[in-house]
Amino acid sequence: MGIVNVTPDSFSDGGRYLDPDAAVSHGLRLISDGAAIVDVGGESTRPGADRVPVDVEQERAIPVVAALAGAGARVSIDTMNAATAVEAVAAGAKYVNDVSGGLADPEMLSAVAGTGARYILGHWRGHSANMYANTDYGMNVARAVAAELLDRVHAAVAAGIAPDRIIVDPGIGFGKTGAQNWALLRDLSAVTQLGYRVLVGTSRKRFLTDAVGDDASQLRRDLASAVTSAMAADAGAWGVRVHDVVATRDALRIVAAWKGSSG
Ligand code: PMM
Repeated sequence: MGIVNVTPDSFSDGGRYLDPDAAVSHGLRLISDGAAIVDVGGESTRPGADRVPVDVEQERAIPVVAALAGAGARVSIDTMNAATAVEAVAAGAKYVNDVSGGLADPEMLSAVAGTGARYILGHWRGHSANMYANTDYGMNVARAVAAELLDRVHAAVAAGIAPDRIIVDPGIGFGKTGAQNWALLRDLSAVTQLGYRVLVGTSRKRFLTDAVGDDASQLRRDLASAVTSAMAADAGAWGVRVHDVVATRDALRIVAAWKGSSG
């Protein structure tokens, strides 16, 4: 899954694709680089980010969704707002990517149920402005995240979203410390064994920069992201959400070749 942030303030590419034409050509580029899905977002979820009014989010994202879907791309809408999800599906999106797992907008689950779209349900404990207020996960962060995800899956199914339309995401970086992100990746099986498809997003996140060094170039951060994405795929993830599709595709191919050659 390639990322198209149509925002002025996302933490790594904020402002680059605010112009709809630039966002569309970037999305098409990600598809030609090998992305199976492009994820379009009009509201940044970076730590400390302010909320964006829904009409502004839609003005940014919907024309880009429509243009990319019209060009034949499989599009996902990255939103916590039910109204935006509905508009995006009407414009051609096939996935609703909600990092809040239906917690930010009480209308989200029933709205998605009515659209027929697939639902990416993220693990989340609160909005960006105060997402580090509650990072207590008890003894095992992966098991705690898996249990909280399962609660949200049950809510989604109760709202009418068929289980085979649900993809779960452990929400790397959302209300988790660096050490907790690593523990969660290490124990990803706690999430994969829930039996749902799993999406993992590590790309350019702070805990990776901390690992490779604060002065690391974008290239180095993208290589670090490709490594964690390939390891997540190897650990059973169905999809990985990244900025640099070329580096990630290469890393996935290398893992596949390694696996193939070992029989
Ligand atoms: N991370 C961000 C935004 N959307 N969606 C999913 N499903 N999973 C993620 O980990 C995720 C996401 C934040 O990163 P960005 O600002 O670089 O897009």
